[in-house]
Amino acid sequence: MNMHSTGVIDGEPKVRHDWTQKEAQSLYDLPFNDLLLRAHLVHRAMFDPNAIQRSQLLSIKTGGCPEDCGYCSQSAHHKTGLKASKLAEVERVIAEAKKARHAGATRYCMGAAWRSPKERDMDAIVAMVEGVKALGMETCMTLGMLTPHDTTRLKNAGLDYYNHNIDTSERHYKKIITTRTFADRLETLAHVRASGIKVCSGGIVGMGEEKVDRVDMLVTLANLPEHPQSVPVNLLIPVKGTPLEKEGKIDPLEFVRTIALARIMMPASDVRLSAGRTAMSAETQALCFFAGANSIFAGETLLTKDNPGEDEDAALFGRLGIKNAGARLRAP
Ligand code: SAM
Ligand code: DTB
Ligand code: SF4
Repeated sequence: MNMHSTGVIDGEPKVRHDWTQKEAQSLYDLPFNDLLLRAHLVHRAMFDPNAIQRSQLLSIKTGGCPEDCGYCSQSAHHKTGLKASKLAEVERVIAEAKKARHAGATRYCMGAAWRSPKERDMDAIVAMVEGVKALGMETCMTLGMLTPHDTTRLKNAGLDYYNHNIDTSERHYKKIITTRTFADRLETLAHVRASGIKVCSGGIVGMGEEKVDRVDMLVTLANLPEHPQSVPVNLLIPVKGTPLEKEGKIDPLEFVRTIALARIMMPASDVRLSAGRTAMSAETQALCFFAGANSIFAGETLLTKDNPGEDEDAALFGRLGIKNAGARLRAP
């Protein structure tokens, strides 16, 4: 992509997989207005800047997770007071998905607090994917680590996306999670990619990381063999009883810079302004949309934590002149 002095983009932004840490860092460190203009021009060249896609989450198996992710309300290692539940009934999941479709969500994301799915659960998981897909919605699952056998089953069931976040930089990862490695995460992503399921992978901002960690996380994602088709950027929701309960206080403009860099480095991907919107001002969210976020989670609950409800989002969209996006404008 060339940018003329008029700010007009000459041709489509290039999808690159050879980003260096240095050039990514120098983009991140640009004067705020320069960074935002660049990101917005990329955004405009690839998407309708006034349309936001909405995904809805459902926790299909809550709590009691054997992993020790320092941010998570669902880890059995932390005392968060969350009640653990069994895997949800297939019929209930489909009924909830129907409600979400009615409220305008186009993608249904089902999450389980597992290190990895057990063979005995796979029939129900497959039935959930098939049932939600039959409603005409895109399907997404996040179930922890997968083997090639699991990804083949999910692909055959019609799963569109698999969410598996790298969460932060490789350097910072060890300080947040000890029960699995950054390399484990990349391995599951490789299995998902190989199966033809679209990848949803991003991370969390505000976990006590440094700027360089936010940049490195995006360099890792952008230099994967294919860009994740969906990149969720979460603001840490500090959860009482977790090691990160005192974190999450980050300059909102640093969060906006992270969104902008994701947009520039992965121009064709959906960039989702994900967890943490209840703690964000309307102005910060508006800047995120200008910087290239083209998707949000809708509804009053994420997996276990609060999210602005439909009314609040409708009011925000009204103030910004934003409409709900249906299908994507372009495939990455
Ligand atoms: N167990 C699966 C896994 O970890 O892959 C799926 C569920 S997990 C809750 C999905 C993602 O939610 C995590 O990778 C993390 O990025 C995000 N997340 C979890 N707790 C969060 C919090 N308190 N604040 C922000 N994001 C969070
Ligand atoms: C993602 O990146 N964010 C979503 C989804 N993928 C699964 C989850 C956010 C969870 C926020 C904390 C909670 O609700 O427990
Ligand atoms: Fe378990 Fe996922 Fe929470 Fe980690 S983020 S503790 S793997 S539910």
